Amino acid sequence: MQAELWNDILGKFHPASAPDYLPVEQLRQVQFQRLQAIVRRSYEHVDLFRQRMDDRGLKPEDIRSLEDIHRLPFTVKNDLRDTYPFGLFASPMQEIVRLHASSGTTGKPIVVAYTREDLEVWTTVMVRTLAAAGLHQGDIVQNAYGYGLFTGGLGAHYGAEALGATVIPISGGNTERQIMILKDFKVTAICCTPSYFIHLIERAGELGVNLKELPLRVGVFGAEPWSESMRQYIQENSNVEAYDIYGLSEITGPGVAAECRCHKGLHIFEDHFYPEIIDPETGAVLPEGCEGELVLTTLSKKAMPIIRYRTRDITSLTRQRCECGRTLCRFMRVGRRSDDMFIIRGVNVFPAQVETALLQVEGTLPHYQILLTRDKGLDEMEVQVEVTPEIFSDTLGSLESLQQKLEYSVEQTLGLRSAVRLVEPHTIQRSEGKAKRVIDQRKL
Ligand code: DLL
Repeated sequence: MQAELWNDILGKFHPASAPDYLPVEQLRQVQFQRLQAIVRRSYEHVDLFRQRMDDRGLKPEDIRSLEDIHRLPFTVKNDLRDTYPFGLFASPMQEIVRLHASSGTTGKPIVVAYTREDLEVWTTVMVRTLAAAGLHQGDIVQNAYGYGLFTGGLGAHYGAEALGATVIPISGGNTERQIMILKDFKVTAICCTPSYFIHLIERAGELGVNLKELPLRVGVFGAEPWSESMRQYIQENSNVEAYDIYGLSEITGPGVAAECRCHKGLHIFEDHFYPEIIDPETGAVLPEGCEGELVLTTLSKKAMPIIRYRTRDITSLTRQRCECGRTLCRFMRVGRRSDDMFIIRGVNVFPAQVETALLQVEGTLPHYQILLTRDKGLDEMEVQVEVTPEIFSDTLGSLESLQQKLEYSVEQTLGLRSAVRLVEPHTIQRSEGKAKRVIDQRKL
């Protein structure tokens, strides 16, 4: 049998992927039962949720059909910040076996928790993600998502291991070593952000390594927006089939949705995550096919169930059957957000965090702009900030020391290195409405 066909059959029939093909009525039944249970659990264990339900005069028993989900209150990122660190947990700490964290809108991160059962579900949805990308036992997977508080590394790691593949837990960075291992270990699949893979392609070229000659055949790319033209570039320059995978810490991490071999949108693992699309301005639920903000409800999370989470990611849903045979609905690739968060080298950044970092240092004015560029696939960030007239007319030495202090402060706050450029007062364009803080010149 042809290797490709074999891969596909193995992928398609991986036992963990069975729910991908559930008859729709059965899927709705599973969703409804899980929704009722999760609403009850949240009501009983999460103060914020109970208060919001009580304010609306709603009780868990009012959820009598799947459509009743529309009556439930939304959850937003600030709710996680306001209840920092553990206020939304629905399980006692004795049952929580893992914590992860991601950037919040200010200096404090948002914290997410998992029980052992939650980790099992997360692993299963990652197995389904990787199987949909045609991975199977015998694959050698280089996992270049960051390990640590970021969910990418451990999420992909446990999924690949449970699939039966061989995992190389290399984490992010150290590009030359990544290329050496890709080559020497005969790696067949890589997991990382798409922009980092483009950087790998370019660096490999400089080092005289032709990725097209390696056994590498699949890329599992996500954690940031990317485009069809990036996919084309990757496929043409590496012969790697590029799959888009989506997820967010608040919901579980990677493993919320993933492309299949048809590459026509991302299948949502609907038996665990219930999707809706809303108008980001009014909150009204939009019909299938309309573009709007993706809202997700965790249907099986124990430690931290999240009801109607406003992801801020803009996309549209389709329930049309996919040629791959999965009955799961799909959303189109996420290209933008409805808030000002941007993602650089896989790290989520809010302009407000940069502002906080700048204002912690004396001598700057609250006029700044963030310039994002991409050099050889690698994201660069420069913060331009106006300094006070006194500082500006001071000696070169004091300007330099101010610049260093600012770079340090930004790095401490974001966990990310950024260049800081000091500019004269009144050089940054003033806006009559919302200040334009971010100039994104990266070509997606
Ligand atoms: O980025 C989880 C993840 C890790 C997904 C590895 C895929 C692969 P957070 O750090 O919480 O979690 O960031 C979540 O990243 O709301 C989107 O704005 C963006 N994002 C994630 N995947 C994609 C994607 C992880 N495939 C935020 N396309 C989300 C576009 C994505 N944006």
